[in-house]
Amino acid sequence: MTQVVHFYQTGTFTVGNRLLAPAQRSVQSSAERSNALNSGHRACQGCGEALGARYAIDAAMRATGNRLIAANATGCLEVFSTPYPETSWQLPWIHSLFGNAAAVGTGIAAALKVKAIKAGRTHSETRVVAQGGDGGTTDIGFGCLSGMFERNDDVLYICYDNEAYMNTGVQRSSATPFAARTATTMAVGTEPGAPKGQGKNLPLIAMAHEIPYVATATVADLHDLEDKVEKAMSIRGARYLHILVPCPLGWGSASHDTIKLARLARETGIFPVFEAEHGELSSVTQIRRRVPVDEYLRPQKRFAHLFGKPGQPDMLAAIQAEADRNIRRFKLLADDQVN
Ligand SMILES: Cc1ncc(C[n+]2csc(CCOP(=O)(O)OP(=O)(O)O)c2C)c(N)n1
Ligand code: SF4
Ligand SMILES: [Mg+2]
Repeated sequence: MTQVVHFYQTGTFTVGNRLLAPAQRSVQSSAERSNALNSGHRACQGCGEALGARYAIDAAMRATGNRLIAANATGCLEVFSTPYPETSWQLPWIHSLFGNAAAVGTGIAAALKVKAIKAGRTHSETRVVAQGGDGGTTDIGFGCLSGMFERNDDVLYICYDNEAYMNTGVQRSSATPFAARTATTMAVGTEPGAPKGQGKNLPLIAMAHEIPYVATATVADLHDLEDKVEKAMSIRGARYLHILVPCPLGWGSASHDTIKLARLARETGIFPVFEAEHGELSSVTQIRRRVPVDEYLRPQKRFAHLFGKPGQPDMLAAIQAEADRNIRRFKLLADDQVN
């Protein structure tokens, strides 16, 4: 049996596309890749966090000529990659506490700077990444992170946002979306799932610190993710990258739907993909057509109580209104698509 080869994929975001010009290829399609997060780790099948971290750190390795040190907050990424006494990391990597990855990153950057100055240079060629989950970033590590931003420390902080405390059994974080079922926001009562608050939008909070670079990305657009990491590594000072990483276990989604859900989060307007420099929005990834939020929510069991009978039409309408607000606020739709 023969199979049709879809050459039209050239120029798309297809993973590892060897048909592209070398400069446009993903890090993973290069034989020179560092493979920073190696095989053998214990992430669940379809884990968006494992995928996002592998691409982000490989891109940072490429951008720094492999002179990179990572500090990693407690969480799934740390636990699945380093079951004692093994490690999947192929770079100098340190496990911080749950809440102080940003401070540990700052300390490493300060030590590198002192060493560089003693050697007669103004700054170190070795760069620093601090990374953690949404719980470690938006909740317990928030103070350390804000300090890192405010001092403009030379660290790229990467948040892998799977929208709950997954490592400890899916508890709500301040990045958990409205109405999502978690172990601490059960789907019972008159207002099931996570309560509606103001949310804690870390990319916007990072922008309010007016740091040199803030960006959001998803694991659906890996070239975009790599580009943003490379851009971040070309800048000195505090930088923040917020990556949406679907979690099949916590979201109750199929492991083969990880990329699809990340794409739908962007296409519905639920997760705006943008860049900002010194507090000003500098680019947005526009969406091709307005996709109703139902398409994103339905495949996730954490939102199952919104559908069924009688369902929760008011909650669905509130989520749609949030997505529509993002579309307006970030100008996510091309002018000819706005109705
Ligand atoms: C001070 C402290 N409190 C609680 C914990 C337990 N703990 C470890 S990881 C984690 C949740 C991590 O959630 P998140 O940062 O979102 O990362 P994820 O596992 O979702 O990737 C918690 C509560 C801890 N290690 N230290
Ligand atoms: S629980 Fe979620 S984040 Fe953790 S390893 Fe599994 S899929 Fe990845
Ligand atoms: Mg999390």
